[in-house]
Amino acid sequence: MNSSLLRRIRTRGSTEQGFLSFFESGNDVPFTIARVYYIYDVPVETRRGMHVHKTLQQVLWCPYGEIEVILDDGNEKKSYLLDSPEKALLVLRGYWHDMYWRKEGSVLCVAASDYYDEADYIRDYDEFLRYAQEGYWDK
Ligand code: T46
Repeated sequence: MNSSLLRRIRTRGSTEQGFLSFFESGNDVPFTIARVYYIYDVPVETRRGMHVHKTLQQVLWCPYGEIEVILDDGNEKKSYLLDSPEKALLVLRGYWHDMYWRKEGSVLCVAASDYYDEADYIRDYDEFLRYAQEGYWDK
C-alpha cells in the first residue's frame, strides 16, 4: 500500500480571519483535473463507494465533517479519516474504496482526472480481485 496517499492541503490564514486551502494540478495533485463533484446530505454511518476505477485518478477531501475512507489494493486494506479541511486523500487507479459518513452534515468533495464514465467502474469485488491478481494495475 502506497503510504503517501494522505496529503496536507496548502493553507493560508489565521484563527482571527479564517482559513483558505488550495491545491493545484501538477504541483499538488499528480494529474490534470477534468471534473469536480461533491456528495452531501448523507445519513451518518451510510456506506458509499464499493467500487474500483480502471483508470480514473481522484483526490478526495472533506471541507466539513468526518468521513472514513477505506482503500483496498487487493492485498491490504487501510483506513483514512478525513476529519480536517486540510487533509486530502489520493485515490489512484486500482484502489477499491468504501466511504463511511461518520458525522452528520459531512461533505465529500472530489476532483477527478476524467469525465464520468460508468464503463470505468468495477463494482463487483470478486472481479476487482481478479484484475488485481492478474496485475492489471501493476507498472
Ligand atoms: C467515486 C466516489 C469517491 C454521475 O452521473 N456523474 C458523476 O460525475 C458521478 C460521480 C456520478 N454520477 C452518477 C452515477 C450514479 O448513478 O451518480 C450516481 C451515484 O454515483 P455512485 O453510486 O457511483 O456514488 P458513490 O458515492 O458510490 O461514488 C462516487 C463516484 O461515483 C466514484 O467515482 O470514486 O464517489
